Amino acid sequence: MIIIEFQAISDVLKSREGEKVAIRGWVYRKREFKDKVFLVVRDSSGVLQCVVRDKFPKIFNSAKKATIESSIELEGILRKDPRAPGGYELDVNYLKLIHIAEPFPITKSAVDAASDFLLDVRHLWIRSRRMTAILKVRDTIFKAIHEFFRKRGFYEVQAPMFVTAAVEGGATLFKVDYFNRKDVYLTQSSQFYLEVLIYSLEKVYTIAPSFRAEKSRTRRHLTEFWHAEAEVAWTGLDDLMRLEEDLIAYIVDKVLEERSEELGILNRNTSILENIKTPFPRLSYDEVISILQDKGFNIKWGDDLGSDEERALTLDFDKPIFVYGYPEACKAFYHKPMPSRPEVTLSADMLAPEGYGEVIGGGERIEDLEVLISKINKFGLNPDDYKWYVDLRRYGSVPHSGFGLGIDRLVMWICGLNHIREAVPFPRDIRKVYP
Ligand code: NSS
Repeated sequence: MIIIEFQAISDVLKSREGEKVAIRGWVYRKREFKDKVFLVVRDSSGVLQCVVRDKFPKIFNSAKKATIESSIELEGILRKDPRAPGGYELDVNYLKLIHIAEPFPITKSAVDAASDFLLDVRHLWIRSRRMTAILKVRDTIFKAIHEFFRKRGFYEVQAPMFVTAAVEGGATLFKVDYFNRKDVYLTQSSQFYLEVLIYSLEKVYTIAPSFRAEKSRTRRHLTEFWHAEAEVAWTGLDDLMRLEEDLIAYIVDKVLEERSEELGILNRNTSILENIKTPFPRLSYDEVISILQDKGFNIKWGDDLGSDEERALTLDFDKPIFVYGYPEACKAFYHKPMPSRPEVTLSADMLAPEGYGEVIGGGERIEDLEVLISKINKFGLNPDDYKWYVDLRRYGSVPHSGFGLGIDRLVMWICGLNHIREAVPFPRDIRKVYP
């Protein structure tokens, strides 16, 4: 029986030679010899090599029965061993198998072969060192977003997921069967509700899922993604971009501080991340079009940037960049026109470097009632769908701005992943709703 307290493996690795310790976790690797069994055991904090010797026949036999991913409790004496991961080995004198795992379906060859298989067994793949590292970086990113906004005096708010109108255009709306009503959808963005909330709280943010019926499978689109959105009263585009770059620099700093080991496991080149200091370059949409034309893209003023264009553009930068002043037709109806050039909007996207592209979309909102109504009509939308949103412009309307950060895309870039599906524990796309 184990009589001392279980410790996390990461704490055990800070203990001293000769100390008696107890751990519990899962068998990660196993090697059998005539007189001993090596078990590398993992828990949420790390891995520890454990050796079980035949001089204790009972536990030696148990160790032989342990399969990969079996759950196990062990107690023993910690010995220095430069060959073991972490520099220590546990010389085991007590072992209890909690559950003997069936043959684990994820073998090394399965990992090397096909990612679709790994998606089908995501419920098991989640425990891999790679996914564990990604999830820890993701955790730090969520924590850093909350910390940043709270330090800046923002209130955290919550918006509904069932809504009655599109924020970002009807093409990607998910209709829901809501007690036979015809006008209920999953939200594409909490923005309009945040715009309501600034009238009581001025500076608000939320972290919530957003839903988009994205019909194509790409490396950077999910149908359900995590969205950090902020809305600020009395604020223009310039201050908004400063807020956004401060947020991203803060998050990257936190990840470097807390998750260097995990970035190592992911083979992430951290020199780029270490270089992420504000201010970020700001390029006008007009400049970007001519840069892309020089690169040979068949693009003209008025076209939106796709992932190929954003990739080519951001490969040249070692920091995130802003692209501001998109044409009216590229952006949703609520974007405020630039007073000196009404054909462009006071909008800005932030694009992550190294080819990753858009992680943030935001800008100034139309605060004038007439301008908003005429934009709704111009975009061919039904004004009745936006009644309460328009109403905000009748009662003490103020200039305001906001943005939305795609957290999964940020995780993807910070971890250096090839596909957004890797950045989320249970990705949803046009084909995947299981597990
Ligand atoms: O469509 S956005 O550009 N902007 C909005 O939704 C605004 N209403 C946000 C706001 O101002 N409050 O989306 C914002 C970000 C975008 O830059 C991406 O990083 C991410 O949300 N995004 C996505 N991530 C993953 N998958 C999909 N399908 C997706 N769509 C947007």
